[in-house]
Amino acid sequence: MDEQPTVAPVTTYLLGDSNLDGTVNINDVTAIQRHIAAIEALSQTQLLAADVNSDGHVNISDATELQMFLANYNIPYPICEQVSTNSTPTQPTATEPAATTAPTTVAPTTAPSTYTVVLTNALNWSGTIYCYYWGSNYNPVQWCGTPMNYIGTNDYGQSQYSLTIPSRATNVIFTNGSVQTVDLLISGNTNFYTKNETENGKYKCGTW
Ligand SMILES: [Ca+2]
Ligand SMILES: [Ca+2]
Repeated sequence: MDEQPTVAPVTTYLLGDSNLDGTVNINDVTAIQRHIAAIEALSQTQLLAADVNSDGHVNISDATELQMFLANYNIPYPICEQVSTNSTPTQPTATEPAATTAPTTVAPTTAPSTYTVVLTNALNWSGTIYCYYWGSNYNPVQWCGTPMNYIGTNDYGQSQYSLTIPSRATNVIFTNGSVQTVDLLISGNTNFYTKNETENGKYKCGTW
């Protein structure tokens, strides 16, 4: 007969319920953001619930997926579904900034090879939105860049685009071929929005 392990502590949570209060809502996005900003670290179970895309890390991608889910986009992850797991060491050991140490020590042992950049097209630029990117260690792609993937609109009806780029790219410019942003620095997954503010005819961006 099957012998189950006699001691198998079972953890149950809803995927996305990063504050473990039994519902998935904007507070869970906030909990992830506070975790990323090292304001308030998530517990081990919270980290599992917060790892929306199940890649073993809790980062801005999970917050983005969760925000998109809350905005009724189709997300390829079973957010809100109950997950039961026994706490075996096979579970992802997500990155957690220790509460007492500054986030400067969050150097992952292996740097991620790609970043995801998201642009909220807040100025309603028409046509295809491109992301042009380069780094001191990465030759620029051909102007005007790589077409970004349309991912839907936000609560304000603004279109949003995403693109995965090599992490060796440290600078990006967004453009539709006729107008463009200023040079933007990135050091990880970053969400941008265009601002109605220019410098030498190029639009500035904020991040969210
Ligand atoms: Ca919650
Ligand atoms: Ca994740």
